[in-house]
Amino acid sequence: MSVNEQAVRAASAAHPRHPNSPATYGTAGFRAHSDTLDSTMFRVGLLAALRSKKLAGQTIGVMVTASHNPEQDNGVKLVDPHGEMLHSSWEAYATQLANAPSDEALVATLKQVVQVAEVDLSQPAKVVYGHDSRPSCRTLVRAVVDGLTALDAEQVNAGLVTTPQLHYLVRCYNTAGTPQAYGEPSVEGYYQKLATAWTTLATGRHLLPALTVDCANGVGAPKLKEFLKVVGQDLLPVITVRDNHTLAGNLNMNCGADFVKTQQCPPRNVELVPWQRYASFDGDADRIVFYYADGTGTFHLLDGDKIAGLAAGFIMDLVKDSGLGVKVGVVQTAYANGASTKYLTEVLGVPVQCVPTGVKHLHHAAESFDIGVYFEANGHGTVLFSPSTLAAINTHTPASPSAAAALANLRALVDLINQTVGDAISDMLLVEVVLLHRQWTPAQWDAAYTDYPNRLVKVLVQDRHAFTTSDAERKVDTPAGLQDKIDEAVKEVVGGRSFVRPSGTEDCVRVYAEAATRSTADELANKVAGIVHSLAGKGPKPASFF
Ligand code: 16G
Ligand code: MG
Repeated sequence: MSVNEQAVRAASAAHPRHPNSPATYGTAGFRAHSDTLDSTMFRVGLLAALRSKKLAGQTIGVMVTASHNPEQDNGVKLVDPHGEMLHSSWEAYATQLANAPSDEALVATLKQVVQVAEVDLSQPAKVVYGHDSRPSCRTLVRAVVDGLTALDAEQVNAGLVTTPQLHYLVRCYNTAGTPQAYGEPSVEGYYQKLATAWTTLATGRHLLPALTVDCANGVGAPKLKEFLKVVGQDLLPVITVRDNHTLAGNLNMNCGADFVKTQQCPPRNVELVPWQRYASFDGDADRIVFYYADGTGTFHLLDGDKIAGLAAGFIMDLVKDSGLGVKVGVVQTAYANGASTKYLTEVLGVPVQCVPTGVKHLHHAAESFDIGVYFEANGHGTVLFSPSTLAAINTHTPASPSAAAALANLRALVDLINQTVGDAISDMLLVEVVLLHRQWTPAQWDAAYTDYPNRLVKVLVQDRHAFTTSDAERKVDTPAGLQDKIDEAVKEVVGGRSFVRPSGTEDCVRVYAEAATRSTADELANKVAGIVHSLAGKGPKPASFF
């Protein structure tokens, strides 16, 4: 069987390539101004159909979102059958298709991909697609649909969903009717699964004061509200703010997880009541950070590192109490605060692995542990239970009533946690369960360790691709000589640590520095940024980089 060239060519003619359409399928898929994305979406539709055919008709996901980017941007990501990110070997095909300069070239590229990837076109294809709350989604989704239709893929429209809900749906479709069945393949099924697990874990506990959730004015707002209706406010008191996802211009504007993490302050015009718990979702609800103000009004961020420590400690206690002989591990990136790594290894005694930035790297590494906890400092993460651990949790005979209780909690936790990808709603529940069981205030959670002062700066460079790294991005290999200069700068600072990596999502190089004090961390960041700028910078050197 061969590609229906005429159908593809005709459909492609309705989605001409914009000269500025994004060129590379990166860590976050394709992302750009929404006006440039029509052809990209159509071509991603074609690729999703091919990917499904390659995998003998297993369901593939397409999510139209640009996460925490401004409202005028949009983007698209593919989801592989187990709910994980598209396999990296296929990212190049996405890039090739997106760059084909004409309808004719697109047909030729498509045929080439079919050949190189050894796709059997006679196989069926099934694709589930969804989108976030951006105004540009409706038209862009139509372009995806045209791509799917051109290759005769069976289609399921998930509509307005969070990114993690789409990942959940993909896994459910592909495991339905098997011993690994992940759940009902519907958003209602998702709510039911989480609500049942929450009810098991929360019933009989002394409720904590309500959590206030900033929904970034995104898809997380309606979806969190739908979930709260299912679980009931009596068992989960939550107040939503920045929850208007329909008013134009609001999305991620001065609110949301990215704003709170990068600005280190609450969403604009949200007054923090001292000692109360707050959380912020990002625009597609796959990231979450927590925070609170102390009695003096000082803001305290509880980021992905803090969530990892909280979750790992709780899960390790449950494992121990239940008598299950499985091992917990934590996966971080170089951005994890040094104090968090020290806490995990020295206080919790849990093995920590460092991997390059990007969810796919963390997810992959976490799969090698019996129970793998992974979080990026920016609030993206989840917990993975290996198949043998799941079997042990389901078959283990507890030796005492307290072991039985711990085991029951672990079982519920497996259902509470979205194991396909980081999920703001599910991670919110995970944190809330731990705080509920420990009866902790946010300050008690925060007391585990104090972050080392740190600074993240951007440096504009001639060519960020000239920067290559190794050792999980902790060493820069090229430009030659740069690492030696960084080492020298770091040596001069007490508790100093610094690294440089090219961004995967923006045209810049990022410099991270931490040190024992605020001023030395800032100095180190400025110094390393200055070194990068003098070696490869673009434009005049700023007096200071932040
Ligand atoms: C993407 C990644 C995120 C990472 C960020 C780094 C996924 C789904 N998302 O948003 O994990 O933290 O890129 O951005 O992998 P940067 O390369 O610009 O620093
Ligand atoms: Mg996101």
